[in-house]
Amino acid sequence: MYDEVRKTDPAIAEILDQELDRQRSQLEMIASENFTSRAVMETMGSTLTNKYAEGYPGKRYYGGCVHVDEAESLAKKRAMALFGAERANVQPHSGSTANMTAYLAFLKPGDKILGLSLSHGGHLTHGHPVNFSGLLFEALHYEVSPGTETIDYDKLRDQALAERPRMIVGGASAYPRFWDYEKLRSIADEVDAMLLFDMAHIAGLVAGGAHPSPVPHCDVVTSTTHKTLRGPRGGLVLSRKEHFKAINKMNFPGIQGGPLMHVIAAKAVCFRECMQDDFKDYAKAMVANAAALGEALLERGFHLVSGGTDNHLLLVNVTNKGLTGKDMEALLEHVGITCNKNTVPFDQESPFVTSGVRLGTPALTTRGMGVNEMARIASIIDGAVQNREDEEALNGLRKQAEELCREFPLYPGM
Ligand code: DSN
Repeated sequence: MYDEVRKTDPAIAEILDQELDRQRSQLEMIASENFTSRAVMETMGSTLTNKYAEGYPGKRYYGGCVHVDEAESLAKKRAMALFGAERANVQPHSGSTANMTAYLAFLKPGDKILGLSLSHGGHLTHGHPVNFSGLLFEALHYEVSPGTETIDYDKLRDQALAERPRMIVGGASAYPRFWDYEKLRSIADEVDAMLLFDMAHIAGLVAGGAHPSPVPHCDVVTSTTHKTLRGPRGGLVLSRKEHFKAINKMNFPGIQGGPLMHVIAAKAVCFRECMQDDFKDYAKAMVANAAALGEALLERGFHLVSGGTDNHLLLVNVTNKGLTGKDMEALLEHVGITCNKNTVPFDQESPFVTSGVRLGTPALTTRGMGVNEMARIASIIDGAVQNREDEEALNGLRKQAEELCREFPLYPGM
């Protein structure tokens, strides 16, 4: 592996080796990360990276696009079939540019958008003041209710009626529950707003039939392709037929230049993988694993935001354990579990400290782990919290995590 890099750039080859080793030897629980197939990686490392192809299939600004045209057409066709969407644009470089494309296709600077607050599980690009979405638009936010820690749709409706946003944005990066798409749609219709849903986190669950789809209810659905969908790092916009011209025009030439054809071809590979029966099993297993981990953590007195999960992630408020999210992230890293600190609803700590951690099952499920392994991981997590001052006990827990990794080898032939 990496033979050419090793010859020409040993420093980078060493970093590649070390990163492979890190991914193999730690329990990866960052809810937005996954391990792509070798086929996706091979396509990413192909000659398609050499090609300029500004424009769209059949309408390019460069010659020599015959083969990349085929790749992009396949990616679009597969994305539409996979999600039952009328149209797809597979060019966004990321989830962020997918959202920028969708906003700017329909909104003018200064227009109102209404999205879930970042500290209640939303995303930076849903109107946070430091992000382009908050800088360009008048961004308003809805929240979860303090009691249930689930989205307060009544309040959302009141806000929408009072503020009349041009667009309502659904979707999240740290929300463990189902969304009520019908309710979002009816609120959007009531105030004559467009409805955009950013399904980046749950796209793989939707593709595999383990989670309801936002596509039939929304004007536009955006996504990344590398989280639960398990493809290359990139973005995607799905839309109704009447919106796709505006979306295409805004993505190119509005926002992006040359599309990343190697990534687009890898998206096609990913979409095909997602159409197979074993991906349905994978999607179900991500959810079953998150539920099992949640149950085991609840039994050990952990506070799960909203009381549990319907998807691939858990948001754990660790205040009752006498820890901050920052402490917990470091503690888990010490015992071989990678996760991220995360704000929880109504957090009293800063976003750099936080009161919680987000735990996800996509990557471990790809390794083949199941509910029995989730029970072992819950016990490692609890053990780390109980023994946080005891270095010997923590070393023992790290060995348990390493043993689990050995039992479920990652990229064995690499
Ligand atoms: N940074 C991603 C996540 O971790 O959820 C969202 O873009």
